[in-house]
Amino acid sequence: MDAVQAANSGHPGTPMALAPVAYCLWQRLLRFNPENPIWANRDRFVLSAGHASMLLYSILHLAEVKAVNEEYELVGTLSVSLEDIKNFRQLDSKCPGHPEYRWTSGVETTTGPLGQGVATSVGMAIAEKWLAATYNTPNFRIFDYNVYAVCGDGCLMEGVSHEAASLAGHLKLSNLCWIYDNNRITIEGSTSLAFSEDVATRFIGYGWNIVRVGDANDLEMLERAFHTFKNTNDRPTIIIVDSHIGYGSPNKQDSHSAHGEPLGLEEIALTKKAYDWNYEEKFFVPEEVRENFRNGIGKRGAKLETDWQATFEKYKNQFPEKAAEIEKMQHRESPKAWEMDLPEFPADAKGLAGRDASAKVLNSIAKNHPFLVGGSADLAPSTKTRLTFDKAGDFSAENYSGRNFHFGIREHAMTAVLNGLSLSKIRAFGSGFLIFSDYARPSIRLSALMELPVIHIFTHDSIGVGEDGPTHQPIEQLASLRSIPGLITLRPGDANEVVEAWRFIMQLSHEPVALILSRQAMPTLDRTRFAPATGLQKGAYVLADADNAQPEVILIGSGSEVSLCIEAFEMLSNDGIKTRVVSIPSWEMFEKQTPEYRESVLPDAVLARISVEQGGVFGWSHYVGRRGKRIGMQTFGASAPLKALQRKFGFTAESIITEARSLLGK
Ligand SMILES: Cc1ncc(C[n+]2csc(CCOP(=O)(O)OP(=O)(O)O)c2C)c(N)n1
Repeated sequence: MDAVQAANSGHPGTPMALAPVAYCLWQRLLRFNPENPIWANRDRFVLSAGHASMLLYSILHLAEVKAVNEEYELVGTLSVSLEDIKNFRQLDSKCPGHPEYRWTSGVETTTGPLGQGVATSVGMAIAEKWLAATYNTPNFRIFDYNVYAVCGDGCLMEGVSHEAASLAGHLKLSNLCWIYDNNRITIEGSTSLAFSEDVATRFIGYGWNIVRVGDANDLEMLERAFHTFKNTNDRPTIIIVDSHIGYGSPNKQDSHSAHGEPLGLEEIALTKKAYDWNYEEKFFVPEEVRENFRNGIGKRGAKLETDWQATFEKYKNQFPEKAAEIEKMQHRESPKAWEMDLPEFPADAKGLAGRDASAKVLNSIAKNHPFLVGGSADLAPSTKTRLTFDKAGDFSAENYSGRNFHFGIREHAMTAVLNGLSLSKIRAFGSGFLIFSDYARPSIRLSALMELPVIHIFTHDSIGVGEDGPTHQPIEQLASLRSIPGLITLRPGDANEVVEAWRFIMQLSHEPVALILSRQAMPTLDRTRFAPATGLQKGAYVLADADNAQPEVILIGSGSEVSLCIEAFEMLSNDGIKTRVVSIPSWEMFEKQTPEYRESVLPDAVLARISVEQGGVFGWSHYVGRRGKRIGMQTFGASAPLKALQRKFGFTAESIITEARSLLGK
């Protein structure tokens, strides 16, 4: 109450209502050592109702959770100090408006966009099942943790919670417990305005276990509910907790004004009185409270981890390789062997589709990288992301060690699950059609915000999709992915650039990538004639150039349009026009290069520049300048064979040449 009041913004009502729930779970059940909030076998606590962040900050403070730095080292200080709480929502406070992963230790995932937390918790639960099935042995339970997620009406209304709950039920994730804060209030007022489904029936339909707690203040009933969850071994559990938003506030309890605004000084005084809280001082934590937490989660958590560490030492002796993998994984490192079998593709005019080249590369890596896993939203036969080597297996309720995941037609939940896997330190990829990245965008954005090395694979990358028509032809998707800060968008132009793309991706530990692949074949370029594909590592490189001369015109292409630029290059060069081709698989990576390198690729002096990309033209002016030309899409596409579409929309060597000549006045 005091923090929200001091910030003059925030959400007091739900933290007040759910304090007993958090207290009961943390003090009596949670397998968590405040001294080491990154212990691999800790229970996860996700606050999906991220606006109620003060609930999480309070519990992190009271449990005296310690801070961890970027090198995964414990630094000894509190993760959330009282000063941070006093500075709730202020610059540099560890208590930002909504909980942020990698900013505040103990925050397991960034939440705030409703529904994301619960969907991500499904990924965390899948991760635990996979880790347990992969690394536990008959005598060693190295992984056996649970995942708890607190959600409100908002999370349950959002579509992604439906997708995720359906998947969790199907996969029988018995390690997953959602705690639904049934307070019947959202921002506009009563939930009766817009939400009347029977939540219990809905979750019965998904195959979940339903537990009810009629009073959020009844610690014994809450504890029994948590034990019911722990004793349920064949499905996930939702605990429906009836609560009162703004509990204890004489004038604001049960009203939407307690949801998202400070109570006001007078009301805070009245509420403290109602709680029998007789301390005058604001932000006051009595010493008994600290002692209570030290004797609860503090002692229990420390013992749990100490015992686990002893077990892990024995495991290490008996299974040194597995233990080493677990340790590498915890530091987001890849096993050394991953690049052992990377293929190289011979020049071939007919070429290979990006997705087919990627299938070969991905499989060559994954068979040497035991914790690289992933799947597709029902499109693996099209995206070609299936791991086909011996023993890769399929992840299912009957086989939690499988490495091929079937997310069903649920792009949004898939992507949130990928975030959950990555938060659990598993290297994860997911795949779908580029057009449907729109269905996954909120979770892609969070992977970037959280700096998670998730691999988002998108095939069918342009009007190259052809006959499926404009509903399936991405136009603005490339530009929109490129506009997400921290996300690296990579659109390789031939099979060897695909190899280089994967080489680049596998070295990342904190950046997500959108790997954009073609459905149609791209010629495999002759690298004895053109520059090596390793140029991709710099984001853009000179692929073909005029002999010993400053070019008159520069053709800049990505993906399947690189080979079109090469075709135009051959014709223009034959006509004596000094031409350069720049392949630019990644704008973001190119922008990170030195000004000198960028100038060497795109010299300021050459104004005649043409970009060629089978996508929207938005953003290309940055590279072609005011005098340049952009060959791209200005409208939606159309349903027709690819060749007809390329003629209609100007993706031919001839139209590139016409534009080049017009720019040069030749
Ligand atoms: C995707 C998304 N849409 C809208 C919002 C804005 N928002 C924040 S809280 C909230 C109401 C949530 O109600 P409920 O989950 O019942 O939380 P409570 O009122 O119990 O705190 C809304 C609409 C948001 N954070 N995320």
